[in-house]
Amino acid sequence: MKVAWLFLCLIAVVGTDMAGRAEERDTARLTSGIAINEVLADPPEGENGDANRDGQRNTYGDEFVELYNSGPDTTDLSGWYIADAVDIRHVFPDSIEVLLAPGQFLTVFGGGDPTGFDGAVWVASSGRLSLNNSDDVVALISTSGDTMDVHTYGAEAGRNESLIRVPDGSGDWTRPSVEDWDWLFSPQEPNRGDTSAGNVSWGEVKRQYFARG
Ligand SMILES: [Ca+2]
Ligand SMILES: [Ca+2]
Ligand SMILES: [Ca+2]
Repeated sequence: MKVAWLFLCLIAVVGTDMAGRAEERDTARLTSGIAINEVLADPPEGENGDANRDGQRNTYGDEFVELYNSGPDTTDLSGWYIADAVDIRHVFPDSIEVLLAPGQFLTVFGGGDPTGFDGAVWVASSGRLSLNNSDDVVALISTSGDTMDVHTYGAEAGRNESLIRVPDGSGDWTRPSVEDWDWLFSPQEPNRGDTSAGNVSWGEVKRQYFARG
């Protein structure tokens, strides 16, 4: 009887601790305004999967994590890092300012040569983001070690499209197909129905380029 009671106490303590941590994370995200806004763990097959627009679909290179500043202040992400369930995958250098202004996006691709994006686009400093297509974690950690935002996902990430917050920065997680939108991912673009950038294939980019002559 005593053992069962102790066990129940332990569950209560651990449960309270986890709820407390989740609350701290939400507070950190809402205070800083910097959120993990979109995660592409499973780039679609073929040219439709060329998320970084470098002309090739690559399982690792076209993975990305998009951040968004929904707060009122410009924030310096110097020394912040992005980790998955296993390791640190990207570190913003602390030797330069990495400023993210209100309403702006910042995307970290797994690799390759990101081309033609507005604003801040990075390639993972470790050479890969290595996001599992199911059951992984993406965490944004500040210089002081605080978890500013975190997203844990399951099998829903392995459906050839991004996981997205709607509305940007503050909304719950969903997917474009769930919203009945006709794009698969939207790096550096709002997560909205009228976003079109993520829907332009590399073939279409080349067609438009050569059409301009
Ligand atoms: Ca993956
Ligand atoms: Ca690519
Ligand atoms: Ca987006």
